[in-house]
Amino acid sequence: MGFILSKIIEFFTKSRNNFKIIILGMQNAGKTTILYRLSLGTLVKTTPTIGSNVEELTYNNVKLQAWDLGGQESTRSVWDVYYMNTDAIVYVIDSHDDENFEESKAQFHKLLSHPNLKSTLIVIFANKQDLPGAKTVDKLIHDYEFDKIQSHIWHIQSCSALKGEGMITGIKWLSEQLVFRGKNNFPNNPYLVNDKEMLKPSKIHDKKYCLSQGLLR
Ligand code: G3D
Repeated sequence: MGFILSKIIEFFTKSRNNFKIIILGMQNAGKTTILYRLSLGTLVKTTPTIGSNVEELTYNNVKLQAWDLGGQESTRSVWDVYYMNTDAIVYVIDSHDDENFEESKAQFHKLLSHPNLKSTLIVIFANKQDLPGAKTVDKLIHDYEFDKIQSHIWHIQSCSALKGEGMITGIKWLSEQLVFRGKNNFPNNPYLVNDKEMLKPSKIHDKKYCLSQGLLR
């Protein structure tokens, strides 16, 4: 009896270290390059993703099962098949691409209202910062209206998958936040966090870029 009870207690108090993330964004934004940069630590030659690529990323003992979903219009229509049990979204933006900006913005905001993504954390990768004329993080926050998001905790990270810069910092923020939630038994729901100290911005990101309803003051 004592053994069973201790197992039940262990089950409920053990912090999670296994999470599901989905990598979304327009075609050509750099999703697959980022996935393989993070999993293999190297640059790979990509081809357009038909369906999905999945890799397990490990960061500081945190395992992230990362799904890279194709960004073509036909593939986007089936993204929601993958949404169930998602802990975090990595949304990749081609910071240099003006042509697809409106579509990318609309797609991003659509994600926020999906019932299966209500409680996910969001990391936005402002990719292709190596290209001259790439929009800065501040410009993207303004243009995408990230600063108006009230429903999700988010973080924006400038990066260049080509140069291998910035992604680890974004993943570090994500894994810290995921473990923090898991440890405190508040699986997946920012609204259940009742201690506003709990999700304070860490040293590695700026308060300005991380908002959540009533949590970061
Ligand atoms: P996707 O998975 O979002 O569709 P990919 O995008 O990862 O396949 O990348 C699309 C193209 O963008 C690839 O070029 C890739 O090398 C390039 N790319 C990815 N990240 C960066 C970056 O940070 N900077 C620059 N300059 N290019 C990047 P090709 O030429 O193979 O189509």
